[in-house]
Amino acid sequence: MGAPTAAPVPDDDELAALERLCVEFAVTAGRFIRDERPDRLGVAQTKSTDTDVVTVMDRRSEDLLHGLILEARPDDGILGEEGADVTGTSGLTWVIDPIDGTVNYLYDIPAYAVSVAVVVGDPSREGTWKPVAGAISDPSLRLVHHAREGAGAWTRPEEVGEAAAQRRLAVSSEHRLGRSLLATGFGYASDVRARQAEVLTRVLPLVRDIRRIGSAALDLVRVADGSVDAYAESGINAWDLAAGWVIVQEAGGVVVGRDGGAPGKALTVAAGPALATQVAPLFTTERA
Ligand code: LIP
Repeated sequence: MGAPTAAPVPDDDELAALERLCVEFAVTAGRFIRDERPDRLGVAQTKSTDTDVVTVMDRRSEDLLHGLILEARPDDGILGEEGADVTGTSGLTWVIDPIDGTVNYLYDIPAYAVSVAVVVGDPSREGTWKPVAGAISDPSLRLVHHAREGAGAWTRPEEVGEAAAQRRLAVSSEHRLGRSLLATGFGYASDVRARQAEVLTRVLPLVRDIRRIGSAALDLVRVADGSVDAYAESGINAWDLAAGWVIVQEAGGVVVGRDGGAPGKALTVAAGPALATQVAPLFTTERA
């Protein structure tokens, strides 16, 4: 499984350097959104619907990441949730979500993340790209999760000095659907939510239970560390998915879309291989 790629994957030395930069940038932006969060944080703008909100910190975090990437990697491309769209010449693109779980952040619920990944191929065209390195910072827990292709997935405290406290991630070995704890999420448009609720009505009796954490990046980290058995959602974007995809894959899981294809807006499922093939068909609807 996995997407055909355009540019060659860099060698492991370059991948290791890219992974370190992903960690550094995700932690820097994570600290910024945690420590500089205004007490009276409001909605600066709405996007696809009235409930699809942007705060001033989403923009400031993306500007911070944009500047850090351009300075360190001027030839790479950038694709960001809040509009960053730089075409590079290196064949590599940084895919960034400055605050994943923005609604949680707005309500000061400690479940939001910064997601930073490097991909080969074109992240604006589903099925033509894949991540090769990535990091997700969880500022509330002061943790950072990261991976690069072929080198495993890891979690460690955000404090550099504590790097030794690094822990290797592995997806859960649960293969029975009825015993599986499943994370999922819902879109911002009410008609989409109505369809997702129909799917959930069908799925809920078939699994152990559902968790709605509110951040695809944190859901994917939980699949990678086995604290949920699977994640499935329709409607997420490349920036919600990119870093978590390589982290799950390097933790021994699979990340797929409809009919075993590449993950994307129609469907993203992440789990151990045995469970993924059982979960994906449940979330595949004609109208998705
Ligand atoms: C969020 C995703 C989440 C989804 C939300 C939203 P955002 O991203 O991480 O999985 O259920 O609807 O899309 O908007 O906070 O970056």
